[in-house]
Amino acid sequence: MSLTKEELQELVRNKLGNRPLLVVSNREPYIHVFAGSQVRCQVPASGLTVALDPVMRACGGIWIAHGSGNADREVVDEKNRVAVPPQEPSYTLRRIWLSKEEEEGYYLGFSNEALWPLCHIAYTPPTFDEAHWNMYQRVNRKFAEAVLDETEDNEAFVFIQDYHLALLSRMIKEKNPRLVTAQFWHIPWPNPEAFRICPWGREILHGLLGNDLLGFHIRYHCDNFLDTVRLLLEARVDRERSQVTYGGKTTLVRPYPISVDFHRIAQEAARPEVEKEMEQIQQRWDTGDKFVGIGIDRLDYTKGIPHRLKALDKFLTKYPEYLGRIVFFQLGEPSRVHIKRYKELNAEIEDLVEEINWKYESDEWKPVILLREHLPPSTLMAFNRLADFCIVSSLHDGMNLVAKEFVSSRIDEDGVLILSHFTGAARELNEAVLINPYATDEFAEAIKTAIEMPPEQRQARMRKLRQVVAQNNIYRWAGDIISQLADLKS
Ligand code: GDG
Repeated sequence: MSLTKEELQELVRNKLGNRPLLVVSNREPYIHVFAGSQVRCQVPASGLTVALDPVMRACGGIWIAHGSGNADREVVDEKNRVAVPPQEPSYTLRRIWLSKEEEEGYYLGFSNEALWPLCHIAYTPPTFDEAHWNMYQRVNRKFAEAVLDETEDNEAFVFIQDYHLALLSRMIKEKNPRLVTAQFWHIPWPNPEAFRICPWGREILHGLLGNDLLGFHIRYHCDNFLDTVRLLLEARVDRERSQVTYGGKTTLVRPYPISVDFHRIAQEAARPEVEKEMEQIQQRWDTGDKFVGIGIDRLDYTKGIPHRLKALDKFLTKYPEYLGRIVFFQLGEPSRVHIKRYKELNAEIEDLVEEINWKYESDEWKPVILLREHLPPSTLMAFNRLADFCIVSSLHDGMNLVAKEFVSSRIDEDGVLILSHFTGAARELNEAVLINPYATDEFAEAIKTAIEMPPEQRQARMRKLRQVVAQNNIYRWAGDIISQLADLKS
């Protein structure tokens, strides 16, 4: 059953009463940065914050996160708090400051060089470094202190986000047992054989089982988690009830497929500014009479960007009748650029784009346009609306919100989504053209299928996709988790 923003607000009021809700994540939903002498507020490219901001706008409360913008300190009060969003403040952001050393060890090091590749099967091996692990524990403690400072010894619901904070729930509950905690793991959970290589795997499981509720996007990740606990800990794992009892405490493990604010995206996509941007894009890149394909990603090696470029290359070789008739835009924000693997990825993407363009371009046409920068949401929307097809080719992805944003933007009920089987989203969006990003020939055929799909079929499929996303929207995701959390305490 779908849920509106107003219904979620009501549900939160009924279920939580006057017990406060705290969200804790590494990434903040709003970043303040200097633009000359002015302070500008930016929305980061992160699925997690994009998904949770509408929830907090609806519920109010406190969001604790790392203050990462160079002007973040300029706008906070003496408790490091600022009201957000800036145009219509509806909740409080409390910022935590990290030293460079802490950021390196906890964020770049343990979170993104160990846990991220450990949990994604994308054939990038994790690096485990004891100094990073020590820093990870220290920063988790720092977040714990901020939560305890906000909640004192009162009852509260704490909703913890993601793999940066695996130790948090146990740390805060040891000090304040009246806290009820849920944690959502936004990335896949691998099978036990893959997970057991982590030297501190048991400590991570011990930390996560401090939660009352643990959520993953899909049932498959829940099952992998239960199997991992069974392999590594002395715990009672109940597959039927999907719960673990460990050290006398029970943790429920449940799937909650995350989503987007379907109606807000659909409304914004219809704004005249977006339509104006669509025209500007068409003029600037001369796409009027051409097929337009798009890929929008945080530039990450799990997103299969080189794989899609290779498929596009294959498509152009196999079907030369499309030379001069198709433009593919690869858009996206560089991410984690201080990590070597990400530098390599950026170089690889650049080389591939250069190679493809060199091979096929003419004086007045280039097949691939790479825009590697942070683009405003209205521009992304304009591209979403213009595209004949959108490619999401992740090698492994918890959910993938880009796919759901594309579908939500298509108020014209047109456009084809080409989607990797290895995303959580593929479980729901089965009217997409599903692909294996490693199978280059099949992938190239899928591009042809998308381009040549008859309009009635495109419309029928997009209609069904839109029904799915409208139904399973972000408010339903939040409502399901908060209801479950509150029921544990009632
Ligand atoms: C993790 C999981 C899960 C991209 N470039 C720009 C920009 N974006 C936005 C997209 C989208 C978001 O970034 C990326 O979301 P994803 O879901 O694709 O991926 P992750 O960041 O890896 O998120 C993922 C998600 O958590 C939620 O649970 O779905 O599986 O890996 O919203 O539109 N946004 C702006 N400028 C850009 O240039 N403004």
